[in-house]
Amino acid sequence: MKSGFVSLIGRPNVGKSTLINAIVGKKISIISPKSQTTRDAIQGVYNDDDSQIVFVDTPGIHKPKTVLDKEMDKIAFYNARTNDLTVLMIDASRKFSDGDNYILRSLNKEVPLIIAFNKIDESNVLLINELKEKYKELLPDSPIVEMSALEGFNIDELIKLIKTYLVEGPQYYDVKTITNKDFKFYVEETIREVALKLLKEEVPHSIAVICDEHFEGKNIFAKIIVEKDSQKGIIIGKRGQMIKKIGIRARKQIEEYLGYNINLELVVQVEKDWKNSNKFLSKIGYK
Ligand SMILES: Nc1nc2c(ncn2[C@@H]2O[C@H](COP(=O)(O)OP(=O)(O)OP(=O)(O)O)[C@@H](O)[C@H]2O)c(=O)[nH]1
Ligand SMILES: [Mg+2]
Repeated sequence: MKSGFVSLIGRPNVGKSTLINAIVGKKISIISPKSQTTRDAIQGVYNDDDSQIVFVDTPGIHKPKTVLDKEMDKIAFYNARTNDLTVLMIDASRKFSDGDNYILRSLNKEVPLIIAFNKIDESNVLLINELKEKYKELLPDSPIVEMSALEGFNIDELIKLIKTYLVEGPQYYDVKTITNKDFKFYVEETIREVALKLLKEEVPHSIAVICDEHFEGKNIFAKIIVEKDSQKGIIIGKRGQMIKKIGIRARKQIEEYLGYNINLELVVQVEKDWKNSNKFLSKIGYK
């Protein structure tokens, strides 16, 4: 069979996680309209009659401001360097800018690269042609696929093209496995996704979620970590309304996933400036 690891690389918010979920057919990576949603490399496994493709969703590459940002970029660049193929995802509803240049300058030229123009449902012919000219000039050897991860348009074309690059290889995962991430990760990310949806700018970016690994049966306990005292109040909300809302929404999603009811207990804890704390970051799996 043909097999390989394919990195999904790009700026924040271009639709990498939307694409990996669409390919796998299940929500394995959280999505939000806010940038820097994904903070880790998340594998999603695609199988068909004669191939297995392990897609790797990565954090959106951006100019780092914190130690966490640096770690996130590192994860993306490491994958782009070491996997068999890179799918560089572009938001085709936006003009080319400095952020795109930053990624192109940093990408390894040894690894073959396919360009995916995503969000074409939101774009127009003029803009798409302008971007095409730009990328043909900068990456003349890379084919371009126009697609919409949200509408499921041309995902099959992308996979067909990826398969032309793959060579004979082992089956890395059994066919029932769809991701390398476990239930603990799923719970933490689901809570963070709900927070990203319910809270305004800045605050959700300051959140980390740590789920107690030793939860038993139906009782799940998780800590929402924030950077500042003032954020703790915002997450708890007036008379505890906000944390209650986050808890209910997250619990419902987790119950849907599991197929049975659970208890979800949330607490909020301040870990001052955790995004720059090497000690804390290593505790939650970075560095
Ligand atoms: N119109 C349109 N919106 C899309 C498409 N794909 C993704 N989106 C939207 O774009 C936003 C960002 O999607 P994500 O999948 O979270 O983007 P990402 O690249 O994983 O972002 P980071 O994790 O921050 O790097 C969400 O609101 C998606 O619904 C698409 O093909 N068309
Ligand atoms: Mg993402």
